[in-house]
Amino acid sequence: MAAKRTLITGITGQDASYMAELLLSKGYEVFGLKRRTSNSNTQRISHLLDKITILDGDMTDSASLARAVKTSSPDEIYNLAAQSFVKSSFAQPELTAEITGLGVTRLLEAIRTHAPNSRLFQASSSEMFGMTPPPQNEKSPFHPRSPYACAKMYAYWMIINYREAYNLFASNGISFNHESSRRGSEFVTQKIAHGVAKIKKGLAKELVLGNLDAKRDWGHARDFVEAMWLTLQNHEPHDYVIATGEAHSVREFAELAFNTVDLDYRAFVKIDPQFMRPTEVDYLCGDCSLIKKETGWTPKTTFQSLVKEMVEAAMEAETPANPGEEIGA
Ligand code: NDP
Ligand code: GDR
Repeated sequence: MAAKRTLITGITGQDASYMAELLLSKGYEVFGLKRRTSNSNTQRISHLLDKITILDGDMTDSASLARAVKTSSPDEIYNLAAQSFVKSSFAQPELTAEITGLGVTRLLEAIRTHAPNSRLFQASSSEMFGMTPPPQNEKSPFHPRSPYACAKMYAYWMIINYREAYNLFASNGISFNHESSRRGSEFVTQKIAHGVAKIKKGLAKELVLGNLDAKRDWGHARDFVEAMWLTLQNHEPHDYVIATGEAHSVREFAELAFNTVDLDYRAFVKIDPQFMRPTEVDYLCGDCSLIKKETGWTPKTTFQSLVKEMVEAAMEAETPANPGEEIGA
């Protein structure tokens, strides 16, 4: 039997690096959509570059998406591209809507024209629940609290509309936060992990954060891409919540991360309102019983081992000769 073919958008991102590893291990032929950047940004997939085919394209450019879909002729498509940083979406709401929202419509049109029998996974977000109290599941109402979440809402409904209107096999995975040592440096978990490492090694004196009371359901990206793959192996397209079912505050994450290297977070963490958001999402905790029941998926990584893994990786990466990025955002 011929190898299955897949197109992954956002190939330079955290999730795509794990997704490409997973699909290669299953024998897929992998194509990755990458936008042009002035500097190389393929660090997360450098170990995979001789095994995958990179296609030039941008979620804001319909023709490039159509070409990518036509060239890859995929059985499965994982749309992991987005302007994914919530805080930046307040500064760049229109760009976020273009990439994270309208980009999905462009991709759907390319699929409808060039690969109508393929299966599409859309990376929807728990941010869409926003103000809705936990536990959040597939039946919970949405109340987005940022331009990012509004863009994801639009994309979510376009997936459902194209499924109903054109019979496309298109599914939303409503993922809660998932992290790893490959997480972007501005997200709070990675910012804390690297802040801890810098302080422990004498490269920084403090870690400046925003709202410590926000609660998130944090899982590991490696576990979550398995759920994304399982979502597309269903007989029918279906939207699922992907989560661990356990929530912790930013404060708890920081406390555990500092404890990992025998430090007390209270001595080093400072608060600065510049890291607060105009509208915050206070409490996300997913109820993932449906995907567990229907696909057998279950998250393997505990909160404690996630924090430990991220701090250990940051300790290895941060050296006086290589002090990493400035901790901002
Ligand atoms: P990342 O920010 O790590 O990766 C996003 C990817 O999208 C990068 O490869 C980025 O490229 C690419 N991208 C951005 N703009 C464009 C564009 N205009 N055209 C083409 N590609 C573009 O995100 P994650 O891997 O963490 O997340 C993957 C997806 O899952 C995203 O859609 C995100 O919104 C969603 N999601 C993530 C969750 C999480 O906790 N990680 C939870 C819920 C949803 P570049 O490297 O050039 O910037
Ligand atoms: P989030 O992730 O907004 O949940 O979106 P992020 O790590 O940015 O924030 C989590 C929570 O931590 C609070 N916080 C800080 N956040 C950042 N970035 N920097 C800080 O200094 C800081 N201090 C406190 C935030 O206010 C927030 O409450 C992520 C992204 O991956 C999205 O793409 C995805 O859709 C959602 O998760 C689910």
